[in-house]
Amino acid sequence: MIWNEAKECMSRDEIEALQSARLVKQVNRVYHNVEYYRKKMQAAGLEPGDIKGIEDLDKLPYTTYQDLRDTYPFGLAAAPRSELVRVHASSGTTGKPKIAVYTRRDIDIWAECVARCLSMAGITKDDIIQVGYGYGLFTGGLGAHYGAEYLGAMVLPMSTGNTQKLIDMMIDCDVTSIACTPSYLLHVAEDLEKAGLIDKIKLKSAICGAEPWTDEMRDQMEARLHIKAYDIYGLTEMMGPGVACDCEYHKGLHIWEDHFLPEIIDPATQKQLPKGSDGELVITNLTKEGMPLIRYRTKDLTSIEYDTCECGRTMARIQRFRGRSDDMLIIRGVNVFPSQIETVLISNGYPANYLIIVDRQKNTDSIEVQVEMTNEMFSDDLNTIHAREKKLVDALKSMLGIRANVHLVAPKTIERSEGKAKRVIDKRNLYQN
Ligand code: DLL
Repeated sequence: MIWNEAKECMSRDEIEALQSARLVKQVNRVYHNVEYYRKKMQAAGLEPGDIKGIEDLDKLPYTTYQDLRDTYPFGLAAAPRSELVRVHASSGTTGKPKIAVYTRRDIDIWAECVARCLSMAGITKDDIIQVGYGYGLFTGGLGAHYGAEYLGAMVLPMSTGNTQKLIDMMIDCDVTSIACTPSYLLHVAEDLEKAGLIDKIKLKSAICGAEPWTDEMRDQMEARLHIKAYDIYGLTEMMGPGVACDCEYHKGLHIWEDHFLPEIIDPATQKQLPKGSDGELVITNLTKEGMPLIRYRTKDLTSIEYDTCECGRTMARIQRFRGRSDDMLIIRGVNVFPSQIETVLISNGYPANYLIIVDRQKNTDSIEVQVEMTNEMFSDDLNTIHAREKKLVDALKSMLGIRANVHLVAPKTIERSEGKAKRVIDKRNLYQN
């Protein structure tokens, strides 16, 4: 279903003309309103007038996560404080989160983008949708919520953490759609099967994202729950969920090019690559006012197709993600950087000899951190070791927001590597190559 044909099916010429006009406006906005961007552009020898359209995009410097850290929390805000109405955040590499701020108009545009995604999944104002993404600083809950309301659907703001209640209300309220992480939906499917309740649900569709997932996972959830499942992509820095979503043909995720200008770069040379190439996705916010980012390096590896989709939409399609160009892990929908774990270990007096093992069993991610004790702290008293492990579990929970199991091991038992240390073993194989 095409919800807003005028916007979703513009000709390529119309899209590019709109992007050019919006890019020029956005560059002027950040140059005049954000000192950090002004200095960055000046250092690159650029004046706003040098950017005349999208053909000049590659003259502009990139924005990276480091820029967000340098300006934390509000140094990249491009609107006065009195116009900012919302803050969201996601994990950064060490303690400080990545922050995004929004004006009222940003919130409206975000809701519209999510509404377009939901309508791609066939959702209308007659649907009843459960939002099972976390509400709070994470963009998933409120992002999906506002989008569903914008569309006129009825929303049950479930958030995360109570599967039994989610299932009860799914049945009692005749819920027809659900928005949550794909791994969580498979977990819900399992509980429904165990309780013999599959026949009692009225679910037709699911909008899953916030973490990578495979076609096999889609096949499984569609077969087990008798639904159609759609993939939704987004990131806090750009907006939140709803940057892109796939249609019923599943030939990639349509990115809303009237608001986001995507490009693909080679992460090693940092050069823009020709259309169709594989590389790192870089996105420019074309309409965001609160904290618009110019050429933001997402670290997500993919390619983009520009031909018109079988569904009729002309908006470009981001292909399956092949991985990330950094070491970020997504565990139960939460972004985790190994460096955050290392920070906790070191600040608790442990050496940087550790191994992170990520696994998925029964659709639930688990993370175990094996940590070497120093000779001084080594003890064979189990009570002492358990007390130490518990302290680390608590410290990691407060840094990461999720529980990681900790296993203290004797000194010199974690294999040393001669080259780059291998700190992470991810047994899940979530990216398709
Ligand atoms: O995960 C926003 C979101 C919420 C998207 C709900 C979809 C649904 P962050 O926490 O900032 O934002 O994490 C962003 O998650 O750069 C990708 O690496 C990954 N990611 C998000 N959606 C997908 C997806 C939200 N559909 C980071 N497929 C991104 C693969 C995804 N990876």
